[in-house]
Amino acid sequence: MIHHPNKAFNSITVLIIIVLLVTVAAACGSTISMKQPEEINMADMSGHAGHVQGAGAGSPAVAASCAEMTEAPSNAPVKRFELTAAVTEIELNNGKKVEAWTYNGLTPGPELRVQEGDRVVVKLTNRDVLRGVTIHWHGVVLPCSQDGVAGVTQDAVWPGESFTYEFIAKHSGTYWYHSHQRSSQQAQKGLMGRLIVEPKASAFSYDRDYAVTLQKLEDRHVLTNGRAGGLALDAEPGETVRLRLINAYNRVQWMGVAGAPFRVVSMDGQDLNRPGLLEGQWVGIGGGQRYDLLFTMPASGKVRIYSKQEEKWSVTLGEGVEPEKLAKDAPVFDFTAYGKPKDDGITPDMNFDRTYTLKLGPVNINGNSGHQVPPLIVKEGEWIKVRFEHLVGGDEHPMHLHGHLFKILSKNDKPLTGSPIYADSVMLFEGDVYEIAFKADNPGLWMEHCHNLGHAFVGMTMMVNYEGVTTPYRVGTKSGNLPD
Ligand SMILES: [Cu+2]
Repeated sequence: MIHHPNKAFNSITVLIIIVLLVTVAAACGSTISMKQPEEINMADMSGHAGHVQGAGAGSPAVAASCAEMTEAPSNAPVKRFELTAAVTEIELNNGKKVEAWTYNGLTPGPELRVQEGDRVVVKLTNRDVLRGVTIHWHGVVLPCSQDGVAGVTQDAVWPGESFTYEFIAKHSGTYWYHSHQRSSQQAQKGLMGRLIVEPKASAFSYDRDYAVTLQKLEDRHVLTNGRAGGLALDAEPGETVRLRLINAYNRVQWMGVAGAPFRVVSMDGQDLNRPGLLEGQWVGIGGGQRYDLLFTMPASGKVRIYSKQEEKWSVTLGEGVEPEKLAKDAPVFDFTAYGKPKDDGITPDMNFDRTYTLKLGPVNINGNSGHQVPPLIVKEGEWIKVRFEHLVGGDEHPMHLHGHLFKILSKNDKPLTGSPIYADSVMLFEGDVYEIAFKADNPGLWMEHCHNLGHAFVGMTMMVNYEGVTTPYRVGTKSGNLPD
């Protein structure tokens, strides 16, 4: 991590700003979220003072409603699940009792495992979460109506109601799901879980496949797959383990692997090309991001994976001698020069139909907040480049795009030299500039926001809207749809 002399000051300043904003929001009545208007149409952003960025290239597409964009019928194998959201008193393994908001009485909710190509059908029922719930399938490329964003792709599901999601799991990988109604509050209260899409044919071979959620329930209880004090998993010497790490917390976690060399084989669920062996490096996983690690169990029998900042986020595999921990100042993993290149024709200097620059403030985008940020307008078939700049100071921002995978083109204007990196998020620390590219091939209305959900709550969120796409749903205090 780069240390800036003014970093501590900036972090404190940002914290104070957030605390003030949240306090003001709370004082304004707890049913009213920060800066949320009475009613807003996220498709045309009517009711806000901004204007759309970019001139419309050519005539607008034929109007189509997000609500009608569903998965086409197919012969894909169907995997069905039912998830019931409820207010639940849970008892942690350390004896502490917590009022959590759960799916099926659990937090994280049940791990959903499907195969690449499956048709996933999930019936969500809200038993008694008064302010409504949804499920957003974080990182999954799916039709607009299934994205689970309250007020954009559906209405929040109120107590006693149900909503059934249906989508094809096109891309294998490590994903997660969480409520996108009042997401900053609801994910932290427990409304989230893992979604693992197993590959038809894996690029890597392994004997064990584990997925692990790093969570801070109610911002207090440090839990690893719901367990306080860390998680212990079985693995025998000589076995190869794929460990899928999901950071469901808002802040970056620097994860160390003690006891074995390892590879980062996947980021945000997307496999890397020929990743090399690493040892003694901290791997920074931003809020909402997923990293899959692959390692072979040593003869000494034990591997420990743990967070530098919060060692209670810990996974041990196997039994044996406790491995030596990483030095706190060990180098950090750099994905910009890791693995081998593979030509996919997507380069920083290719021809883009539209290029946008998003300057990230401490908790805003281009100086605006939430619905005041003009949406990025795209048209189906176009290639889009987005340049993120995090130059004014503050916490790291894991910027997440719904409905698409993008390619990370460059960091600080230097093109990546290793494996292509496809992702649904890119994390920027103070001083960072990244360029990403995506093809506008999934018509809809898609959020683009910081996955530090505290930042999203105070306005670090915006839309990527396809020309001509409409929605019957509304965000605001009138509908009660407040996605954050
Ligand atoms: Cu942020």
